[in-house]
Amino acid sequence: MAHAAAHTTTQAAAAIDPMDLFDVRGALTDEERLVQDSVARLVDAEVLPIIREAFEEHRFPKQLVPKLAELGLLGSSLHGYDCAGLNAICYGLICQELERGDSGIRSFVSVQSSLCMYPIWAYGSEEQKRKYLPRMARGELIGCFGLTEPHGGSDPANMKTHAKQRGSDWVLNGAKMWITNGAIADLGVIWAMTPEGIRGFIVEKGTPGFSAPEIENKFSLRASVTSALFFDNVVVPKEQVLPGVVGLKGPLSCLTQARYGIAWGVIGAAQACLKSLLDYTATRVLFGRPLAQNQTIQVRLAEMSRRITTAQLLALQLGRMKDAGTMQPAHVSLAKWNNCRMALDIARDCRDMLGGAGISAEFAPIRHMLNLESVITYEGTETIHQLTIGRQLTGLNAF
Ligand code: TGC
Ligand code: FAD
Repeated sequence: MAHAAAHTTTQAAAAIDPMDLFDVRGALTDEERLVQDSVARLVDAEVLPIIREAFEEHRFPKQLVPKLAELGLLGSSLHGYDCAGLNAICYGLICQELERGDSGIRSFVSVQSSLCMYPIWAYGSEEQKRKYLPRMARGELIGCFGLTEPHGGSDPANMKTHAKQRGSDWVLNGAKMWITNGAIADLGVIWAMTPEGIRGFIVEKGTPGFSAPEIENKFSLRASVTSALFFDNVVVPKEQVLPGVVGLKGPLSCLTQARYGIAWGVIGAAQACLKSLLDYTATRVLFGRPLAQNQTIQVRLAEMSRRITTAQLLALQLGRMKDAGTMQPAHVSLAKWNNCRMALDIARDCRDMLGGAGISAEFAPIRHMLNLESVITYEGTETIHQLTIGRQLTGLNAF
């Protein structure tokens, strides 16, 4: 009996992946696993070897764009228009693997796919879809999404950027702030107030009066381009207005897509941090034993594992709900809040357990930690998501 029990324990221990304690991978379909594996290979071969330098140089590694496109990762969950038409779980896994590399690379894909291609796909005219989506899927055109304004991003209903009709054209005036991809974008989906409410405008690079200077001095998401956008009497032909939506629900519905991806993405960043800590604490010897052989260190590692595991299960269920059409914005808020908080806490704790080495670019946790300070802020701050859940629970609007 004793022998059988020991045998069972050994078998179970051998089967457990420290990065996937509850075998989420076992719950995936063959296609989902295939997608995860191909993105993981891309990240190992193309992202990890160059990302430290790109981060240090405050430079988006644009050479990755054709490689992301070749794998079908741009607009991957959209159907038609040369997009891959993958399910929500696949999109989540793509984000997770990319963010294991760096949040900046996942950001690029989130913005291109969920914030620029998605609104054109969901609300654009047939001509707009044909004109932009296939080229965006191939990475020939880069997009950005302009919602946040300098006076306060949490409350986009109070939008100052406005568009007025002049003949059959529209004239845009105003400014946007903190716009991912802005300076490298060929087009932006720009949200502006009109007499009927908020509408989306496709503004192309080079349109007179439109400028997109890069924000140079970030300590976070340094391998991603972030910009301001300025509109000074920018004339936008009526063919460039998204005809399918009026009102704040237009941009908020895009945020739902992107927040969903972030809820998965940050799991990858947390896994990368935990992985580097498991390696480090196994070999660093202090007080005559490996750091990993101390109770408080093990408790902290176990705590990370617990939080990664709950985040994985939350993301998986969220993905199944998205594919079933039952996911609501409050579900996404809870997952974005929980998973970003989980990843940021883990990155900070890993930084601490590396001691002085934790402040070196040689180890990934500080890069992930700095990135996650943006990720917990953008796409709705932690407070915004908490208040969204509060409103759902109480029926009372505290915004
Ligand atoms: P509220 O009254 O709640 O809603 C207005 C209308 O929108 C509908 N709605 C949604 N529709 C789809 N998806 C959602 N998530 C939705 N949430 C609300 C709602 O039903 C209503 O429709 P209707 O038909 O009744 O008009 O609006 P509110 O003014 O009270 O604001 C709510 C609040 C605070 C939650 C919202 O303003 C908000 O989410 N604020 C945060 C803004 C934000 O997240 N900005 C992100 C900018 S983009 C970005 O950060 C990209 S980073 C990307 C990267 O690099 O990865
Ligand atoms: P504010 O809205 O001014 O908030 C300041 C603080 O007040 C926050 O802590 C917030 O939680 C808190 N707060 C707000 N309201 C309340 C309340 N009712 N009760 C209590 N506390 C409250 N935006 C885009 O449109 N497109 C992009 O591509 C994009 N990319 C980004 C990339 C980066 C790197 C960053 C950092 C931001 C990006 N953003 C983008 C902007 C981002 O969405 C905003 O920064 C975010 O929504 C918060 O807006 P804010 O910075 O103006 O902060």
